[in-house]
Amino acid sequence: MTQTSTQTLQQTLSIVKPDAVGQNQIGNIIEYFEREGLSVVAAKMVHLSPDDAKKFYEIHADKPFFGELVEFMTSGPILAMVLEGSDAVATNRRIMGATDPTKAEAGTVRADFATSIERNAVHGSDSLENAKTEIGFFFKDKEIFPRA
Ligand code: IDP
Ligand code: MG
Repeated sequence: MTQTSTQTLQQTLSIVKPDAVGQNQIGNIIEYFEREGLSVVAAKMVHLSPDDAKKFYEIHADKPFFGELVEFMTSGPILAMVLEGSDAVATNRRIMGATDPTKAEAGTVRADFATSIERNAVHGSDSLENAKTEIGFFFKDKEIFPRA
């Protein structure tokens, strides 16, 4: 991919959460990413254990919604993916929309698939540093197939 001084090729972690997997929306959601230029370069379905989910969301451990979040994220399988593309971390967050679907812009994944602030269809890394950690949580290097 051609890089300019303002756009950098990145990888980020995306998760299709149990609500959206259960609603049979995996393919529809991946289309939102692909049509904006992000590529799936790794993917696996996982059913997180409570310990896995607590570790993944440990930065939220002191939040009042932490227990329910862990319960939700372990309620069924998820699809974990590595998305690659120009400014992938920010691009993915833009495509996802705001955490609260009532505040998400029209046409975003959360506006179209989330049913509440908790059951909001997708996860996306919020920084390049966290993307690296979160990708490592799910994938070995040899399970990732960069396009670039
Ligand atoms: P993000 O997923 O948009 O980055 P975070 O603030 O990192 O949002 O929260 C992580 C996840 O925790 C959210 O995606 C959502 O599933 C859940 N969550 C966030 N805020 C609330 C809340 O106020 N009530 C219930 N669940 C919440
Ligand atoms: Mg977050």
